[in-house]
Amino acid sequence: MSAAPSARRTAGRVTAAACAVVAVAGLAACGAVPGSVSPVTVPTDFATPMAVPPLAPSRVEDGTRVFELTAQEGTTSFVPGTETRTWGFNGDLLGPTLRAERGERVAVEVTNELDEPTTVHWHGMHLPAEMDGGPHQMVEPGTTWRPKWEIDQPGATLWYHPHPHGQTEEHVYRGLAGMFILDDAGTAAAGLPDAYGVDDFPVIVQDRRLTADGELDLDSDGNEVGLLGSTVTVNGTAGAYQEVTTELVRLRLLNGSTARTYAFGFDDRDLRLVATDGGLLRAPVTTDRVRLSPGERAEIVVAMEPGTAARLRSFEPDLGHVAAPFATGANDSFDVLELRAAEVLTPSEQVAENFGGFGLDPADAAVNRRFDLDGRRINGASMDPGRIDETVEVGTTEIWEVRNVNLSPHNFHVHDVQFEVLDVDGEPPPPELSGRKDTVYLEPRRTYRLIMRFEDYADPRWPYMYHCHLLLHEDEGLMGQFVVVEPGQSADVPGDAPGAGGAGHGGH
Ligand SMILES: [Cu+2]
Repeated sequence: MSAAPSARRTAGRVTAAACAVVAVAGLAACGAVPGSVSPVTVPTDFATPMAVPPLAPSRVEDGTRVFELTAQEGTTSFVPGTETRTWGFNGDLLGPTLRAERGERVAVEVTNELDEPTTVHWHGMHLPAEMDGGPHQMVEPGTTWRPKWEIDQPGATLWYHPHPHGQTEEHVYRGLAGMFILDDAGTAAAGLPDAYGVDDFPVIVQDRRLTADGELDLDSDGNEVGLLGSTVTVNGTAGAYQEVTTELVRLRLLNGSTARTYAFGFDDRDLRLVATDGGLLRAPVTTDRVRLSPGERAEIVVAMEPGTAARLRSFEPDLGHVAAPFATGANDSFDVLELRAAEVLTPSEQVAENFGGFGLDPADAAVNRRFDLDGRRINGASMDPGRIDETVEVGTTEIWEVRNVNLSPHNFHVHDVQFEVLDVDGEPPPPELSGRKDTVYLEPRRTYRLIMRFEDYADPRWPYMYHCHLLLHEDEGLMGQFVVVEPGQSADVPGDAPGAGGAGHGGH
């Protein structure tokens, strides 16, 4: 595995930091520096079975499906012979997969057994802001928080992770994350492999770096994008393989990394992209690469041949016109997961040719907003939990024009809703951006027009977030807040701020 950083590599990191400053200033002076300050090392043979997070047990109480998640400390062996202190939900690392159907009422009892406050945010979920698990719903040590809501959106691969202001990067990096799968009639009719852990697998990809004594390295060395780790794991396993017994296998890819962007694919075969963040595409798309920035998901279907192996790989990701590719992971490529097909494979159902239509009409958009991401500020302001940046009226369709004005990577995540990408610099989006999304990578200096509809859950006191999902950036302020209100209503003091909830703060 990785050795201690060489002097040359350390020097490279200093250069990276210097170039990152240049990148923020918008100068392209470092593009000629070759190589990478963030190479990934993988085992030569992928000999460890992939861990598959268990499906979370639940109980039904008064018509509500209730899950339990406990944030706790533990240890994980990322490298044979080394125990690393990590955090997990109901275990040492990551958490169980929650699963529910559209129309179900759900509740989650979130207990914090850590020594510090955290939160649990339901990434991609449409739900009331008070249940969202953002920075305003802190769970103090030794307490339990019990959000509840109704599943009211298409089947999709969502996830959950902490969102405490200023600490999200650390809490996710230590291991707090898990998948939340939603099912509906559309996903059931799509002809996709759907036996969890048999032909339908969660693939949570994360990178980490270990110190000489085997603990998690939390130092991003001043790199502009944040920490890029040298050990890449799937569901917590480095160099993992998975036995496959069916002709088709469905991988639910989640980039659960704090900063690294991947470009997944295979050397020897194409894949079928069937779903992105918010659910199924209109139809499967055959492609050779799927780029995922932090927080994004993609469901892919891979065809296997009996008795052969295939390696899921991350190729050098196209990050657009970044000033310092060598310092942003753009020059890194490595194997991620080996699929090993049995000598005899069970036939798979045929994947549907069409999954059904959807789409918001720009002619219905009543409001345009613009968001310029620059350094650690959106539209000139860095995150202030006591300030509401945008007020949205319920029942409106809006277009948000989002632009990364830097020459370094950012992406953009919106809570509450799934959006569609209307265009990128006026051009129709590529197939992988043609579905419902909640997070989109922002290539430098390009304008992404996103359309979204705010259907319900008006509440002037509890805000939703929008932010960069490179978690260091988010922690350092690249985030804003919006409330959804009834027409004519104005934003109130955030629900947990001094002065909230008293006389005059009506609506509850
Ligand atoms: Cu960013």
